[in-house]
Amino acid sequence: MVQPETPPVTLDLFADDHPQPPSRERIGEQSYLLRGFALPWVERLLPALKHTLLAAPFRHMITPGGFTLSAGLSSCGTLGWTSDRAGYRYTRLDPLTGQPWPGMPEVFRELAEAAAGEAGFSGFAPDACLINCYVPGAKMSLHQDKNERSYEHPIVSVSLGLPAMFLFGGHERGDKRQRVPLLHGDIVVWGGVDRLRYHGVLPLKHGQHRQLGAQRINLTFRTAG
Ligand code: MD3
Ligand code: FE
Repeated sequence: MVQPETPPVTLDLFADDHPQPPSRERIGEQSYLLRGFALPWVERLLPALKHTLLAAPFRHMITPGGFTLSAGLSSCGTLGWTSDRAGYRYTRLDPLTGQPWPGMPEVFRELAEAAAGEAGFSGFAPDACLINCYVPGAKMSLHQDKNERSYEHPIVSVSLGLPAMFLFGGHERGDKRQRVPLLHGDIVVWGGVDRLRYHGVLPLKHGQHRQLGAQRINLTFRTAG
């Protein structure tokens, strides 16, 4: 009996979201863009994400200056990030529910550690995962991530759903910004000298993603405590 031909699994997996196979590109001295790295994990990530968001739904936080963040936010892990009129900070309890933030799903940890390792940061053990949700028009203004206790650990970001244009600046607000399109399944790892660089996200364009619909979800893994 003739064996049926093996389907081109790898090609199929990447065809819809990525014109190219997974790759690693250095975008800063100690920053790496891992194109498509998360794609093989998506099937396990999405149920874990849904479960997490049932316990800690997205909310629109207020900045100390009184502006509402256009991205919806949630967190999981020991620490979660909050913003209100009093300031920005990490907390152990979700202010919305009064409960501890949902635990970080095992698949989140595994992916974050694997991606960090790929960028030369072995043994990454994040205690916080921020979950940002962008709908068309939502953006993230240029900022630095400075609320973590120490800057010695990298940040790992996982992009899911609609594509976004990421802005990667320098150490001064006015420095020239590099534009990096981030697609479903892409991971970026920022560490070392790039850890405090200004960054932001341009307003999300309209579109529909096969698995996520009309939104982009970004997971950022941090060692915050
Ligand atoms: C570069 N999120 O949550 S992830 C954030 O796509 C945030 O949702 C954006 O900026 C997003 O704080 C960008 C990428 C990111 C995160 C932290 C960084 C890039 C970074 C820290 C230093 C340099
Ligand atoms: Fe940030």
